Amino acid sequence: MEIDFVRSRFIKHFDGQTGNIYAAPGRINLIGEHTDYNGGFVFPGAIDKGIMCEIRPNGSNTVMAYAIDLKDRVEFKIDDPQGPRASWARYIYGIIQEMKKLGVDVKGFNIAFAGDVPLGAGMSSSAAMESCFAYALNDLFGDNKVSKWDMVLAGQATEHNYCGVNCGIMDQFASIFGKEGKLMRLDCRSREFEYYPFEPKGYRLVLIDSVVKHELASSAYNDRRKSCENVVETLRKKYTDRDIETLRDIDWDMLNSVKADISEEDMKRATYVLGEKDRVLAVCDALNKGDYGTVGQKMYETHDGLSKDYEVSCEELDFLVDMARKNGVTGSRIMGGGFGGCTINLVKEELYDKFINDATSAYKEKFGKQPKVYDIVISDGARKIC
Ligand code: GAF
Repeated sequence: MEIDFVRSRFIKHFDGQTGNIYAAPGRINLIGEHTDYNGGFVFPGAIDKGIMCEIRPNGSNTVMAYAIDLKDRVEFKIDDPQGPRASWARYIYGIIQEMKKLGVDVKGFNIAFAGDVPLGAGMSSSAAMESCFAYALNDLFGDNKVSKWDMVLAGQATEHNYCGVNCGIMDQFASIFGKEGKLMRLDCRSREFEYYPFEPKGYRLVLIDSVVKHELASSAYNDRRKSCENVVETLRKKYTDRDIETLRDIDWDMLNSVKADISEEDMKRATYVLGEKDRVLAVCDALNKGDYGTVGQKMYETHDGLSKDYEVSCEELDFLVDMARKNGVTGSRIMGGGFGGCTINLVKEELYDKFINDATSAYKEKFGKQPKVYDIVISDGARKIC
């Protein structure tokens, strides 16, 4: 994204002065979907698409915010108990409140921001916004005293408390901790993580965006999380001597032992989560050996689980994964929360052009929409630009 673009709009929409510029990225996730809020493992990386903001304290207690891409302007008092209604401004308001809880003395400011993470494509434009704003407020008003992990949690709390999405920590983690050329294997319970160099020789990682966006994605996401919690609740009652915090703490025997006590739907959700827990570990092992065949096979298995048991896929995404299978692509699956968005594909260099041509033209013919293709560049996390 162009710094000059954001700067020119900031100057035009405010008082002609410049401020500081910050950026934070969206993310991909190789494997480990819907495992973060179940205390499991995820395998994300930051990408070269994100959010950039220019911001300058204005000496008042009012925030004047301009969303460049939407050409929308909002003004609100920092201590307004309700905050703004515009969904994009909720992220700014939420981050202010959460950073204040962490001791940052946020004062009024002018802010303009723009982004190149496609919205609703499963690359987490919302976490990019939260991380960008948290990073900026920490720098401008907090002497950078808030730790990276606390900024991750402030982003997550913003989703929970101001945007109605009970998400896990994967997206904000990737956006804050991302490193060029590295994926990260994160244990969402202990928060321990390691950087994994990801340069699969002879392969490319590519996203195909179905351009499908589902209106009710947030409530359906929250329903999935609730199902997992229902199962944990039932298991806790049965295994009173065990410490069961999330689905991470149970095994297949335990799950099967409560099959009669939980709904069929909740059983399917938990079946997916337990399978995914095993798959992430298998992928780590395979990556260590350079065995991309196994990595790809696990990606397909994840897709099947997300489609049939977790039920977060849709006809369009299943079609794109089928096209990958037909073209001999090594691995393919829906990426992110689901209900629309992208597939992530691990494809051999020599198959790349034919796969992209076949998949996009067949998709257009069947659904009458042009899918978008994004080659992935694994990049750095949130940062100050100038
Ligand atoms: C969304 C959420 F924000 C993440 O926390 C994660 O649960 C993901 O869906 C699914 O893996 O991106």
